[in-house]
Amino acid sequence: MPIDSKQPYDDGNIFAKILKGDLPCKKVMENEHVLAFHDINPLAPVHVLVIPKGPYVSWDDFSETASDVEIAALTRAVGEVAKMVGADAQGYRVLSNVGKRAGQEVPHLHIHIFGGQPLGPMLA
Ligand code: IU
Repeated sequence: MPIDSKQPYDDGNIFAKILKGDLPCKKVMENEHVLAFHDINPLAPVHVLVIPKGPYVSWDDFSETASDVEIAALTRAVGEVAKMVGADAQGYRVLSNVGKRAGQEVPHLHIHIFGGQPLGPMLA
């Protein structure tokens, strides 16, 4: 069920549980500010999610209220992870769904990295 990106942060959401170590994930990388892991239901040969460790619902509140350090860390991690999983060699897509109409399902900001195949038109 898609979520409202303006809702308050719920620290019982599934990615918060992964961050707390209450649920497992297939980790790609982790540092002080960021965790990256393989999507549980991959839509491409490479499908990794990169999330901030801070309590942000979506790109909306993250871009407004995160510190410059957190924003830099997430941005750098996306490029780093794309290289780590080999997606940079042939091109990849970076995407974040924000709110109901975009189909955001998990109310903790996540950046999708897709790769490993031709990715087709932007909104297909
Ligand atoms: P969305 O942008 O909110 O629609 O994407 C949520 C993604 O989180 C989606 O690709 C799911 O397969 C993925 N995911 C996951 O990796 N692990 C989980 O436990 C759950 C969802 I729930």
